Amino acid sequence: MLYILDYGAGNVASLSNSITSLGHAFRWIENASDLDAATSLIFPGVGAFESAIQHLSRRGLLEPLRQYILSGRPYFGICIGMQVLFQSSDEAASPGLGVIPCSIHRFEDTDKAVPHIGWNAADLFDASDAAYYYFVHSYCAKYDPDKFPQAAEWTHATTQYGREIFVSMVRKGNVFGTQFHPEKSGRAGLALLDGWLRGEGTAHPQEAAPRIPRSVDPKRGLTKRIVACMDVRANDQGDLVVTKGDQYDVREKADSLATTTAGAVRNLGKPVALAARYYEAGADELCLLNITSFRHSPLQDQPMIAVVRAAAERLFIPLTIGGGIKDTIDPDGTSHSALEVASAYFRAGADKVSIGSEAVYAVERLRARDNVPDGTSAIETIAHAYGRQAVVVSIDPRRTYLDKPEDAGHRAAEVIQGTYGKAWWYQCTVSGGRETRPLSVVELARGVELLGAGELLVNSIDRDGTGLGFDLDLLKLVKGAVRIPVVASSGAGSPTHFIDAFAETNVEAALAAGIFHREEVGIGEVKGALRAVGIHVRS
Ligand code: 1PR
Repeated sequence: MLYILDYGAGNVASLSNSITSLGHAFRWIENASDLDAATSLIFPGVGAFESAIQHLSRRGLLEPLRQYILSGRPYFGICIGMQVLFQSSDEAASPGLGVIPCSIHRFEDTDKAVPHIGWNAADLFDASDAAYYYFVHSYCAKYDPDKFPQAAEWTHATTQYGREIFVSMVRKGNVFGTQFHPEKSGRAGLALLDGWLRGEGTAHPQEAAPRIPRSVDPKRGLTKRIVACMDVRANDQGDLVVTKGDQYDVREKADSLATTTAGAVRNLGKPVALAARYYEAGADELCLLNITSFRHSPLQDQPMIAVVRAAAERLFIPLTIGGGIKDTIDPDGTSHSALEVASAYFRAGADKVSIGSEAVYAVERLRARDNVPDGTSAIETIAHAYGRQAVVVSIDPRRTYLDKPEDAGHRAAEVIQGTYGKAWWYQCTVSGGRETRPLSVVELARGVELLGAGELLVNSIDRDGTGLGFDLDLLKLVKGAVRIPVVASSGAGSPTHFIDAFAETNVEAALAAGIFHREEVGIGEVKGALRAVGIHVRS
């Protein structure tokens, strides 16, 4: 009987959905005796090494798990489930299971953004071509046979990120592990999972194949991600629809062709059907933003949770959910912490949550405390429980024009001098752009990085829905201010705009909504254009 060990952090729904979709049955590990009954085991770890080990200890599972592995029965560890096989991690005071006699270290962030988020190739030593899988982690087993010869013996595949090569798959005897998430890696991931479930992953000979250390190749490594975004809200009939506005105004204009719909919420389709279309079209990631959730409690908003659940049942790529991730009080007075709200989305199948307005307030409070974090913000509590890679901050800046550049005062370094004599800085907004706050985009970006955000989604109210291209000045400013990955958003109108964003600002991902919803440009077309100019994307 196949068992899954869930330690309560992150999205295990996607793994259980993938296994079910492949036609296999499984049970959850409830207690140590289930480990005796298990004939094969998957441990999908998400989040942090320390919390995984602590959780196993608290439930009395640590030693039974080690015994399970030593018994020779098949074990498949995913992400942290692979890392806990190692002796220790820079991330944690507690030791790991010690099955693999070396350590996990943090990526260097001097040459690249950390966490390592996105699709990258896993090179098998015995295969000519590599498959692409979805990674999300800040720590790894470095592949350096001279320094860590014991890890080399376990290494089944390696992956390059920046100047570093790390172990992305381990395999020896009954033990198999992937640093990436097969359940989030589309067809390639499902095929790998299926192979293991059919017993292929257990048949590897004990002796390892000869390992040839590879040198760093500048053309390899992390691919640039194309993200399809769906802004979701209830229309006037109460149905959840994907909508898309111009500069955040999502209602049909009075001069629209169908004058009967003037003033109605623009309806571009059903969220799950559109999401499925983008999955088939090769999107690297999907984003669902509940754009009016600041008005009410998202936990009461069961349709949105149902949308996430339905999407996660059919789509095996990363899913980010945003809107209303904050402490809330239901109309009946019941309060929910931001962590509870995020947990509900993770349980439904989200991989990351995106925090908008609440991030602005958190940085305002942080600055009032002289930039000393106190652990109470939504960013901190969610990052602590689920890992920083699960926390995206969605920034909604607007240009604030200046009569004279000197008026910017202490923000002089953030002022952009436009070509027609205009100068501006980027000011943050909350509640879907309805309210402007006295915080600049750079202050917000640095503040949320300090609080523990793992990625920034940089929108632009000025460019949203215009098709004029991404705001490259804005992206350069934000990219230069932080070390975490940045997703460009707002304004994409053609494949060239994606080329500009990647070539000129070095962002890690680019997101679009309108052009994809209206089928003006396809995801394949964007990727083809990027590939044609030598920008590395997943096929
Ligand atoms: O503040 O935590 O509740 O989060 C609310 C979330 O909803 C934020 O991420 C905010 O960006 C988003 N949001 C709120 N109101 C709107 C609106 O449009 N009225 N959508 C809105 C913002 C930005 C992107 C959009 C890109 C690409 N939309 O989602 O898809 O701009 O568009 P394009 O390619 O068509 O130009 P909270």
